[in-house]
Amino acid sequence: MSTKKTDAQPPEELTGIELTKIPTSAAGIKAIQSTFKHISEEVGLVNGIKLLSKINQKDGFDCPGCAWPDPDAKRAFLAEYCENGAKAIAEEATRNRVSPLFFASHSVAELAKLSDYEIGKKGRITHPVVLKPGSSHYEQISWKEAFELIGSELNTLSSPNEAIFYTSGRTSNEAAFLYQLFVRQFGTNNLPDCSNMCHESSGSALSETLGIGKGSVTLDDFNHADLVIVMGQNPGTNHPRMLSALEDTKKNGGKIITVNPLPEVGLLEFKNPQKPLKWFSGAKLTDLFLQVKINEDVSLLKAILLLLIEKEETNPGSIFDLDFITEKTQGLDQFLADIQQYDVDELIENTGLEKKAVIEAADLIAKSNKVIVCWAMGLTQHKNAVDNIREIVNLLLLKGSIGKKGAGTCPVRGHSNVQGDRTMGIWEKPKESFLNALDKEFEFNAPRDHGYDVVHAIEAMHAKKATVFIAMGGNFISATPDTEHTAEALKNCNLTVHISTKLNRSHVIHGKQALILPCLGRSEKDMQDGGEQFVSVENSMGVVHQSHGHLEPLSNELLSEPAIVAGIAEATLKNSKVVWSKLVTNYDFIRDKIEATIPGFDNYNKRVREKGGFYLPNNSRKGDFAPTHTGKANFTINAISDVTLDKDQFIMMTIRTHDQYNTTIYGLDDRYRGVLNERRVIFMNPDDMDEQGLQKLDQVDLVSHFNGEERIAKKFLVVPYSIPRQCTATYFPEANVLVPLKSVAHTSNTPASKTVVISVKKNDS
Ligand SMILES: Nc1nc2c(c(=O)[nH]1)N[C@H]1C(S)=C(S)[C@@H](COP(=O)(O)OP(=O)(O)OC[C@H]3O[C@@H](n4cnc5c(=O)[nH]c(N)nc54)[C@H](O)[C@@H]3O)O[C@H]1N2
Ligand SMILES: Nc1nc2c(c(=O)[nH]1)N[C@H]1C(S)=C(S)[C@@H](COP(=O)(O)OP(=O)(O)OC[C@H]3O[C@@H](n4cnc5c(=O)[nH]c(N)nc54)[C@H](O)[C@@H]3O)O[C@H]1N2
Ligand SMILES: [Mo]
Repeated sequence: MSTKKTDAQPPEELTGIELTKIPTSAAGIKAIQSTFKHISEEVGLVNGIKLLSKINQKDGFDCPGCAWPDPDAKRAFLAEYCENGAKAIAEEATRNRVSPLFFASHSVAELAKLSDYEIGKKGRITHPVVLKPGSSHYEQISWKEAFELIGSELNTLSSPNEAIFYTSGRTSNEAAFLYQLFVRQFGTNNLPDCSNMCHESSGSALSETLGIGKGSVTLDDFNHADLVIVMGQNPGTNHPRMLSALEDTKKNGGKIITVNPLPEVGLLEFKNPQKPLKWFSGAKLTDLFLQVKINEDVSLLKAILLLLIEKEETNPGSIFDLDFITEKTQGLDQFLADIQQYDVDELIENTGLEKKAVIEAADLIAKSNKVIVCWAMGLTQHKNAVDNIREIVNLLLLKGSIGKKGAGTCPVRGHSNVQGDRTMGIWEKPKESFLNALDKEFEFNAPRDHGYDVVHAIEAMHAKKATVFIAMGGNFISATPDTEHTAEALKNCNLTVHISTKLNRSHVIHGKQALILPCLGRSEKDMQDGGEQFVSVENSMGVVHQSHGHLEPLSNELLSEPAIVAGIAEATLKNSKVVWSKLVTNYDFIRDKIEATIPGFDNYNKRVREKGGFYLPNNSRKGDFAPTHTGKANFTINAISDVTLDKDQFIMMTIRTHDQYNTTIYGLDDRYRGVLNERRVIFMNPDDMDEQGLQKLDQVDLVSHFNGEERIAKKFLVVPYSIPRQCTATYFPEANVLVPLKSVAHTSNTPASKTVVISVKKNDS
């Protein structure tokens, strides 16, 4: 295992930390100030305000920030956006440009020395550019030549499976559908996506237990819930508009339990920026905060389940929904037999919580008939991530809390169209029924062998079994684990291609040849031969709706994502019966093809034009579990964490600051955690610091331990924080180098980037 640092990692430079008081509530005036600061710096104030007024309005564009849904009926007068949505827009609408001249004056080697923050701030890419073999600089290339280069490289491969086609979750339904169609006509299912690193564990667990990989609730359910449990999620930063839904739950008398190793500010208290008059009151959101140890959620859920079972036994039918269980589920007996082997006190000890708090949680759940459980990356990025989610399903099934108003599963998605991309067929393991539909509609034979997911794609490139890498969006090198290993994999490729809006590190960690193909962003007008086009996206709750750009494109050279896919397809495929260029003249033609092949899109072109869009079918929302392998909702048997720590070892989770969008770094602050102007920090429990002989802001090196291998990340500053013993937190992507590629969740194969075993060594240099 190499421990050498290359330019695949951000530089080991400190930027001048300042620690401030942790705010007591999220949003409010500070959020408004921050919104206007980012907007005026990147876009200018006047254009910025015009832009903000269009986000998430019914005639506007979908906020690229997150996948949280918009209200079905009324949209806020002030505008349906949040501070971090505004930052996402500011990043895209920035005045900064990366032109061919910029590339002529900056070598790739020079750009690779910059931090992800500095690279991103260079701005939007204006022209297609190529890095020729052996060359030090990108230079301009025509679209035609770029497409031909891709076509000729793809056609020299000895098998289509030697190419990899990655997707990030901002891609629209129309672009995603065309892209997967092209890839399958080319002959492979190598369609890894960001979802493999994100909610794949949710999809795996929910499909097995409930027969659909998506959540069951709608936004309105939050108005009717008796109890919402928010696990492993930081909505104050990552889904701020969700706080309004939680506020509605409270207003209607519901309770909220939060399960998190950190007391995340937004969840504890919230000042709704849509209601300025109420800023000074501030809603207290969380009723019960369970500060669980990292990766001990299964222990916690099992302890709660045992306490509930005990109550149910003394008074049958008082806690569980026996009719629901009898009629709709399967596997209860095995589940009960397994859970009885555990001891409540031992389980509670694993969690690091006081027994009193766990009893209080069980009491709240016992009293509630309608329970929603929400979760995000704090549950999905562990070795036993799939167990986390299946155990949640066990709890909801016992309570009969799926398929009724005010209750259900709520995996809160990340990227604004990550759910839609999957619906469109961006998946390395497509279903037979989907492939059959493609075969029939497009008169070809789609490949049946499953393709590579993200982890397998990296392994294949590392082993030179795959030599062409194409990315529809995203920032592969900075988003994936095991940075140095992944960089070697990418450098092994003959060609790396990125369809991107902004410059990022993946453009400078490249194959022998590289292309950057710049595309339109969400906020820009999309003109095709058939006139101005809109695209459509699916939010976290399965609503498909339009997104319509309003800004003039920043350069005449940009193409839309669908047009780029069509260009590549025409330059590559010899026998396709699809008339690619015709499909992109008017996206209605693409939507007709989607309607013809994917269930739930009847009258797509008509319904997508209706205000607010339409809901896709969802069996679990209706309490119908027929699509599972047993035809019923399945109870499952799940394992508690088997991570063991030696003395002086810690578990590290890699999380987001308040000033980043995944690998796009908006700024260097993490305001809600009281850390300003620095990203190379490690949050530690003060007692652990004492034991290690560490003081506040000491410089340390982090070493991760996996199967006898060590990986190292140097120069981090220790920040004392409210976090359970032996738990630590760092930011991604700086800490990705420590995440071993082979450390993954079972079943979903998601990198376990929230359970990294590390030791912390004082850096005396
Ligand atoms: N502004 C902004 N918005 C975003 C993003 C962004 O980067 N910036 N990213 C988007 C994307 S792609 C995604 S997937 C989502 C991510 O949204 P989140 O999942 O909220 O993001 P993370 O920062 O990874 O936070 C994980 C949370 O889980 C907690 N946690 C970690 N380990 C555990 C555990 O073992 N148990 C429990 N109970 N909790 C744990 C952490 O303390 C943290 O609060 O946000 C989306 N929205
Ligand atoms: N250690 C660690 N690693 C993680 C995570 C973690 O919590 N910890 N989280 C994981 C998660 S949840 C996710 S989703 C992945 C994210 O992985 P990715 O989706 O690959 O990464 P992003 O940072 O979202 O991608 C940003 C880039 O997308 C491009 N882009 C932006 N908008 C558009 C557009 O409209 N079209 C096109 N074509 N390109 C666009 C820009 O060039 C920008 O630089 O990272 C994962 N990695
Ligand atoms: Mo994500």
